[in-house]
Amino acid sequence: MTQAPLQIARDEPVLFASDLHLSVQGRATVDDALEQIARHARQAAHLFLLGDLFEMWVGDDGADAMAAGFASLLTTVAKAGTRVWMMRGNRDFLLDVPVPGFDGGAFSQHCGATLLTDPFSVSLHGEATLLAHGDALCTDDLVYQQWRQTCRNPAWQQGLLARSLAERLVIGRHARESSEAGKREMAGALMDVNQGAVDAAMDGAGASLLIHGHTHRPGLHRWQHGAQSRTRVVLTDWDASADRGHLLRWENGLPRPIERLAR
Ligand SMILES: [Mn+2]
Repeated sequence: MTQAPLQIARDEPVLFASDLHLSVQGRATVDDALEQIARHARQAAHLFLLGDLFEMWVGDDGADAMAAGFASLLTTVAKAGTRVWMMRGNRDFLLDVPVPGFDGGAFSQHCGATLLTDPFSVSLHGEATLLAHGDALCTDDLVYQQWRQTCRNPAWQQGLLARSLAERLVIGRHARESSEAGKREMAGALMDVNQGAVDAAMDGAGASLLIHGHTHRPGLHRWQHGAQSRTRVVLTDWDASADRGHLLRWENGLPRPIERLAR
């Protein structure tokens, strides 16, 4: 890990979200996410966005007006004193990856945010905690893991980013359609995390708490691993049309989901 360990004191409330899947097609979800962040971020010392912020990200040069609006809100939040952190997901694995010939700067900088490695260790209110998007833990899905290795390969990424933005948008849309088709056909269990992979990741980080998204199976799981009691918190995905999506607040060492306002 290249980043210094982050210590978050017990009196510092934290907000988590992942899998917002922001897109121009899902305007209601964008509005909902912006509203919740605007309303709650001020009371939080940290805001963690754990991947799949965007439905599709074909390079930082492809940031559209919707992405710019999101960045502008996060900048306001950061300027008001909340530290903003973001992680790449499987949809936005090209976030902050330098695009040849583009000098517009990394997207996280436009958000006043810091990009995290996946996974990332923090001390959260005194508990050794591992933050992750979650896709790397779904090790039963061998086809996906192979794709993950490919698309995280720097040489492969540079090859893709050397193509024009228009070309990458076409490729991205095509990939998205085939991935949606694949998901429908796949057995449900393959889409969840593998318990062995979870325990191995937590062993490696010395963590007793894991917070991730990706699986779209929000919940809180507790189990015993040897002498250690462990917790895994899964963040919800966001879809305003299905009334889904909320920030998770961590306060005094405990999770407290923030209810969505009825619309
Ligand atoms: Mn994901």
